[in-house]
Amino acid sequence: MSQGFVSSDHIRSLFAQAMSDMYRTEVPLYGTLMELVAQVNAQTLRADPALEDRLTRNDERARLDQERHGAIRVGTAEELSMLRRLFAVMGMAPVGYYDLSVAGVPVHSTAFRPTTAQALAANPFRVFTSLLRLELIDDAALRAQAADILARRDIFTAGVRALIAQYERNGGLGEEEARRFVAEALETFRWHGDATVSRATYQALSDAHRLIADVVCFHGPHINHLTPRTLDIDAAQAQMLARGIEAKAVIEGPPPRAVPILLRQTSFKALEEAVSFPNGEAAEAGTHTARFGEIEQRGLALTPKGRALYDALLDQARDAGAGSTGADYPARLAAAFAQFPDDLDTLRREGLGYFRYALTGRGRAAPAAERDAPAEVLIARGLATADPIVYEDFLPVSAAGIFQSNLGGAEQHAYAANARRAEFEAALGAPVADEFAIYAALQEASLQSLR
Ligand code: OOG
Ligand code: NI
Repeated sequence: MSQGFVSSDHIRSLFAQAMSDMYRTEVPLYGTLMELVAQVNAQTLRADPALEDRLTRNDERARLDQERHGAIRVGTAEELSMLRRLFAVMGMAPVGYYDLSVAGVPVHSTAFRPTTAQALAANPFRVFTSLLRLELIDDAALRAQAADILARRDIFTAGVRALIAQYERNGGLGEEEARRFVAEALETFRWHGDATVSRATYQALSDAHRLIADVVCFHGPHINHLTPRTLDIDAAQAQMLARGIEAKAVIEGPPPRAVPILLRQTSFKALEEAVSFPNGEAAEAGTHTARFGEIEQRGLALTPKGRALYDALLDQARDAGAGSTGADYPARLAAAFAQFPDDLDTLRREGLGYFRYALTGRGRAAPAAERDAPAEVLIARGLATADPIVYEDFLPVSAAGIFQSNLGGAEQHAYAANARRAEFEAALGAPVADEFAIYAALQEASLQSLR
């Protein structure tokens, strides 16, 4: 490493802040959501000092106020692989594969995010990134037209391409270059109200699927939401409704619990925004809905065993009715999840979740020989603590629900289930990391530190 390079964490923090500032200007309701979440979080922490202690102990307190995720959708392999290189500059790697075609959304996705404990503590900014699956458009002529339109656009500035190449060549960027990189990268995520195609083409693609029009017809993959993290999503949802924000009816994910697991999410409906379509010399006015707001609550990361139980219980709740619709869904969900242990000790002893182990003050003072006992013994003797490792990823069924609610909720025509992970990775130009392996390594490192 040569001197004068700034850290990837620093570049990611600059970028996350720049994105937030840009989105707040583009979608003012996002600013309202940020305020609301900040209030709910402050209240929750005041009411629960033990939670505040735990977050502080696990380096989660400082990151909370700047924590958020965003989402974009791209159209080609070249766009996706260039994004991978762009995010790498900020220490963000592709983690996980999500097939959303099962839920009637013609995309597959990954999440770019930091993966080490230290980088996550510095700033856990993540971007859920979807690649359009043109092969799912039935009409061959329309499919070819969409591919042709996509082939003609470049969603990256010349400046960002040069800085990415420089980063890859030298292994880092200096402060001034990092700032230029952030400004140039931001251009890819900016909203462009001027469509690149005629209204008729937009309409034809939109009729095939509204998401296809969103990906294909604009200059770039506008960021479509930024999501702050709340410590109490039920309170935040109530606040959204109280403020007259049109929130999604159902909170996606697990039901409310004493020990939050995985991820709960809710969103407000996409805005109808003015756009213009080229029409010869002139421009024709129209509207497009794509951008929305979302909030999330994150909880314990589950092991494969815990995740299998989660998936089974979610299926059970959804099968008992028509998916997540119906006024009785929250009750069905709560009933199904009665079978999921809801205290930290049981979750840990049954191997359902990942935990971060640490010595207490007494544990640190204890002689080495005494510390050489199994973690459960150390915990029982008050020499160690085990805190939940927070889930940093996404959930395919929830993501599909978020997509659907912002596509007018009407498009339910499911494509045949056909995960194409290998094709996705070929487009990406790299394998996606296994989320379980990342959590397991974090847990293992904490166990080692007890010794
Ligand atoms: C992404 C929807 C999924 C989440 O938080 O699960 C998502 C999109 O609409 O592009 O953001
Ligand atoms: Ni989201």
